[in-house]
Amino acid sequence: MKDTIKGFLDLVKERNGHEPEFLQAVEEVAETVIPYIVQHDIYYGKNILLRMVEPERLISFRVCWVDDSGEIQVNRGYRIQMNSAIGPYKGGLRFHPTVNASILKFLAFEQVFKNSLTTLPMGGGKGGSDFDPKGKSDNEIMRFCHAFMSELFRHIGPNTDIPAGDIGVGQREIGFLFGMYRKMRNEFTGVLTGKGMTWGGSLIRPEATGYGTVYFAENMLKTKNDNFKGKTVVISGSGNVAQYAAEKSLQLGAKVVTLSDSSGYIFDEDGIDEEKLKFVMQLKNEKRGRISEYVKEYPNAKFTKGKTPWHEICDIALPCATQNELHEDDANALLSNGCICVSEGANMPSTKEAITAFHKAKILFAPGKASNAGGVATSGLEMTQNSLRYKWTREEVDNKLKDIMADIHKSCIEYGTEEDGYIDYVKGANIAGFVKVADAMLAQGIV
Ligand code: NDP
Ligand code: 2IT
Repeated sequence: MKDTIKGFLDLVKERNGHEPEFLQAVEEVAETVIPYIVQHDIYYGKNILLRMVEPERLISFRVCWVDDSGEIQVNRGYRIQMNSAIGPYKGGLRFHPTVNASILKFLAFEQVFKNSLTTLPMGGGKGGSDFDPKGKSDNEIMRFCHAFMSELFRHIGPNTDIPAGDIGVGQREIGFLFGMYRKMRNEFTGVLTGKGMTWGGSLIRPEATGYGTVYFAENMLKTKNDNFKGKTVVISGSGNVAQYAAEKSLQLGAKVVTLSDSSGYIFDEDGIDEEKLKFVMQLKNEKRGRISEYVKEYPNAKFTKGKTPWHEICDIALPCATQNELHEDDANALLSNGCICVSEGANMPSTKEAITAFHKAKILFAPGKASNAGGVATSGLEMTQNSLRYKWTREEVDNKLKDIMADIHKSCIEYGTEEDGYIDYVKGANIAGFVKVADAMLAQGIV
């Protein structure tokens, strides 16, 4: 089996050797899915995984815009249309200086499995730009978004490819992107999700990824007759996913002690309560400030520059910032401090070595493609409401989100339960996600 997996990975490496994040994502899937393929004749010998690692289409384009000082800026835009066997391409847009083809291909590849797990008919895609929104004025953000959409519009559509937000793309950016799409197409359609509430957005979509990550952790804890009440929670990031993971943890009776950004993390021994979280939301979403400013407002808290929060004592860890932000030594620190549950809000935040440490210790560990799927699932619910030209209540959407997270958890149990009863959520999510897409690909022939 090892040779079969190695043979496959060597081939993928030969073609994509300069894309480390993409190779990392493929390796994790190959190690769990290839043994399953070998045991199941219907999938064996059909090069299904080889077809799945090749994007159906990779679009790269120039984005020119003028900054506030009159300088012409040139950025690179991308859309990766990875797999549309079970539905139109669906996935976020990331604006961050680190964006390149490797990062977007890993995200698009993960998205295929994640979207399959949601139970909704959505294929996988991802896009974005190396544009850095930090320090840009609202007008610069608008001009960039308009320039970006003036090319992207010809490649997307409500039945073709439906982008949404990700790092650096929130409701403000979705607004500017939607405005230009509507103008260029002369159509008001559900072509983007994460829209504002007065122009087609779904209630609960802003909260969905963070809430879903916590709902998934709740499902995991339930297998041990446990819950969030009285637990200490460590969270990384302070953006969309982190904020709502914190909010839901508080609502379930936990104490949240950390948040972070790329400059460092804050630790608040007294707990980040609802009032303090409101301050963080204003600081990050309206003032676009840095998390270090928290300690000026709450001097009991401490800011540690350049570090991540994983060495603080906790019961539950929710990595909600970015890929490869939790390493082997961090995993070991979490384990020796008594952490019992890790639910990934970000995409691929734990390195391969960190995941191995969690599995060895047999704690509850959920990979992002299962635990953060609530965001895209609620995007799917936004698409449904747009098609129906209808709007569900907050409660209706939240209940559907809870049901979807419970269904994903069930799928992980079905495909990931080991002989000793330990649930390998990585294996479960990869195989469950694979089966649905593979069945659709087989039914549709070699295309
Ligand atoms: P935001 O842009 O709202 O927030 C990102 C947060 O992560 C910020 O606090 C940011 O800090 C921090 N961050 C970004 N890059 C780094 C880095 N290199 N090192 C340390 N911290 C970093 O993005 P989201 O909250 O939407 O996304 C967070 C994660 O969740 C990403 O992995 C994303 O792919 C994933 N995700 C998002 C979904 C969504 O619906 N939005 C759905 C599913 C997954 P700083 O301000 O310093 O950059
Ligand atoms: O990684 C993700 O799942 C997202 N950024 C959300 C994608 C979406 O289409 O809502």
